Formats: sequence, C-alpha cells, structure tokens
Amino acid sequence: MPDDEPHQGRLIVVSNRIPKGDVPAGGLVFAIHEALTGAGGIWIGAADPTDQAEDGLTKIGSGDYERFTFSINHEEHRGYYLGYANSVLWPLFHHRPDLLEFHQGDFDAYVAVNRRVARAIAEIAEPDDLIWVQDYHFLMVAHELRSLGVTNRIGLFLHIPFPNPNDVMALPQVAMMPAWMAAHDVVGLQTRRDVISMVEAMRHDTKTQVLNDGTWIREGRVFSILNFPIGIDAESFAEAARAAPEVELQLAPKAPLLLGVDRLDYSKGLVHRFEAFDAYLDMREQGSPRPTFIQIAPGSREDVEAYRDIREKLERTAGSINGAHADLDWTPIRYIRRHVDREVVAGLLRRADVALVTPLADGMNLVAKEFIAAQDPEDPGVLILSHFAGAAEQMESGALLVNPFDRTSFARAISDAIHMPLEERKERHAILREGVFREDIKWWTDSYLDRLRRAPRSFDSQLRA
Ligand code: ADQ
Repeated sequence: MPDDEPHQGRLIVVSNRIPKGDVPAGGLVFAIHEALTGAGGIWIGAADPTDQAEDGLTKIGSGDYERFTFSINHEEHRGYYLGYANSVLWPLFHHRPDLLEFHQGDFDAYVAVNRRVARAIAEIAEPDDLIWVQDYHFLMVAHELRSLGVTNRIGLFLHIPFPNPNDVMALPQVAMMPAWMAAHDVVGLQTRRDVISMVEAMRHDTKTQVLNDGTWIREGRVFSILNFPIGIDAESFAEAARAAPEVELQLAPKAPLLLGVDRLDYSKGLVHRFEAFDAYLDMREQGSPRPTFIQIAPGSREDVEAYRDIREKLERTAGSINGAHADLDWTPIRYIRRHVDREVVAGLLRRADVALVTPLADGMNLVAKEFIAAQDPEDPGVLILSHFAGAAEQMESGALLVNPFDRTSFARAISDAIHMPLEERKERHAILREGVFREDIKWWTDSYLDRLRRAPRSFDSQLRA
C-alpha cells in the first residue's frame, strides 16, 4: 500500500485503565470500548501490580476485539503511576507546579513501564495497524516505538490540559518533551487553548519548525497538533437519566437543588465552590427557598499526599459552612464521599436545578455535558461552568461562565441560576443540548481516528536506514 493511502489495519489502543470484566458505561473506557467494538482490534492496559513484573502481554478477554494487560510490579506502580504520572505530570499539567513531587526513581519507573509497553506493542503490531496512545501515563511510548523501528501511524490523545510554557519549564524532563511529542503522527488535545500552549512550548525547541497550520516537522518527522474536544454518549446518558431510580432526597418544597459530581481532586475547585455557595447563602434574601447543595466526591489516589490534604480541607470547609447556616430542618451542603451508582448520578443530574462544574483546571469535564443530556428540555436546569474547564470552549454561549477564584461574582451566578426564568433556561439549554448531541463520543472517536488514518507517513531518515 502506498505510504499516503488511508490506513486499513487494526486499531491498537493503550490506556492505563482497562476493565478486567464488564465495561462500565460512560467515561474514557467506554469510549475506547465503543471504538474497538466498531473497528475490531486490541486494547492494552495495566494489570494489577504484582511482586515481579514481566515482559510481554497477558490476554484477559476477547470478543469483538482482544484485551491484554502489561505487567507492573508494586514499586513501579508507586513510581510510574502514583509518582511521576500523578505527582509530577498531573499537578504540572493542572497548573499546580507547587504540588510537584519529583523523585528520580519515579521517573526511572515511568521510563521502564513506557519501554515495556512499547516493546510489547512492537511485538504484536503489524505494519498497517493504527496505534492510539491515551493520556499522560504514556508520553514516551511513541518515542520508544520509533527507536524500536516501528513506522506505524501513532496518535496520542491527552485528556488533561497542556500546561502553559512557564509551567512546562518546571518539568525536569522539559528538554525531552519535543522529541516525545514529535514521535507521534497526531497529537490530539482537548481545546484550542491547549493547542496554543503546546505550540508555544514547541517553539522553544530549535529543532521543531512549523510547516503549516497545525502541522510541524522535527528531524524529518511530520506531525500535527490539533484539538478534538471529547464528547459523551448523549443518547444513552439521556435515557439512563430518564430511567433512573427515584431517590428520596427529603428537600423542602420548592427548595432549589444544586449538584456537583466530581472525583475528589484538587483540580476540581471544590473548596472554592463551597466558599462561593457560602457567599451565596450570605447574600440570599431572607425567606427565599432554602437551597440544598449536594456534592458527590468520592476519594481518588489517596496514596498521594495532596489528595489527603484536599479531602481534609473540604471536610473542614463543609463543616464550618453548615455550622454557620444550618437549621434544625436544613443542611445546606450534603457532601457525599461514598461511591454513588452511575444510574443514581444520572437521575440526580436530571433532577438538579443547577449544576456546579467549576474546576480550577480540567481537560474537558464530562459532567458538564452529562448534565445537559440528562435535563428535561421542557424545564431545564442551569449549568454554571468554570472558564477553566475545557468544556467552556464549546459551552460558553449557553452556560453561566464563572471564574472560580472570584467568590462574589461566582455567588451572583448561583443567584442568577436559581432565579433564571423558564424561557431563558430553555433557550440556553437548547443551544447546549444541540452541541452535546452533535459533538458526542462517536463524533470524537471518528474525527480523531479519521485524522490519524490520513496522517502522511513520514519517518526519520535514520530510522529508515
Ligand atoms: P476525569 O478527571 O475523571 O477525566 P470527568 O470528565 O469529569 O473527569 O469525569 C469522568 C466520568 O466520571 C464522568 O462520566 C462522570 O460522570 C464520572 N464521575 C465523576 N465523578 C463521579 C462521581 N463522584 N460518581 C460517579 N461518577 C462520577 C479526565 C480529565 C477530564 C476529561 C476526561 C475525558 O481530567 O478533563 O473530561 O478525562 O477526557
């Protein structure tokens, strides 16, 4: 097949998380499952950590496509996953260089795991297979594949934001980043803002030159940096929300229901959100219906110190706000840390009058889109969305955009949302709904893979030799 013909081979996807059994509905893993179900292919993800890691892959399932795991030992899990990925890359890419905890041993583990994954892919990949790498856990895999002589089309999709140039400079491996990125054919980012940040970072690299809009060349390799905002399976989420089990919330009549649904993470802006709600309670007219704010935020990555800190801070903040405002028959904030089933979450997203999606940094934020899909178009609620969520680029015309650092105007937005007339709510919701259903998860996978399939094949002349 000529080098510039659209690709026909299998799809090989690598992501850190891989379902060991049934694929849970929603989120990234569901998107990958959908893409592979249509196209067939191979999904590779991390096995549970063991005492001894071994090279190669273990088959864990087959059907429309095959699932394999690569092995990882306990020390690598600490270094690669909890360490370099989640204590260096995650804080840095979410504009929190102050939380960066760099240890050389963690980076060594990251390199070891990326190399093992690359060797495993190189063993199974046939020349026309398309390789799609997911997220910040595997920034070096493509580069390793190229040094193993693999010339397949390789794409990366980064689900988290790309940092601004100053923050990138805090990365001890900043000098390696351009080579890692240029090893792909397509680098996919969530937003235009992320593309601008990555382009800015690449400009500092003297070996990288711009070819044309979105296309770059580095040491003979041509690659693209483009944005592909991820979507949701809007149809099935709307259906799940309609069919959700009824939950008894014991709200006062006419009490507005505000809702937040997040993983407990410092990037999600939960403390700022609680404080803005507190400011709203202070400015609320006496006698107006008393709102209830339900925040669902189960813990994640609790082996990392910054995550334990945010949990304590949030609990203190919720306690002190409730202490100041609660009454015998009213608890303003209900902070739920235990896991809530997805169907129940879908039902709550349908019932909520206001959704608070106010991260300090977020690649996209799927909850913003799920809320819109879940709501009743005849009597919809209002989305309060942070400027810093990637979703703001697509949803700014229908949502109430806020700066989560500006407590007073955030509190005013809560008031505006609670009091918004039906006509305006319907208008805003209709705009958002159209976008969420049009640019859904299928649109995202198709547009990314279509671009990757058509990427011109170019390899470093040294690698060809
Ligand atoms: P996450 O940081 O996990 O994902 P997000 O996009 O908000 O963030 O959520 C992923 C999914 O998990 C959603 O389907 C949501 O409903 C579900 N979820 C979140 N909290 C939940 C809870 N408490 N209970 C039940 N379900 C919950 C990363 C990036 C995001 C990016 C996604 C996809 O950080 O910016 O949008 O990948 O690219």
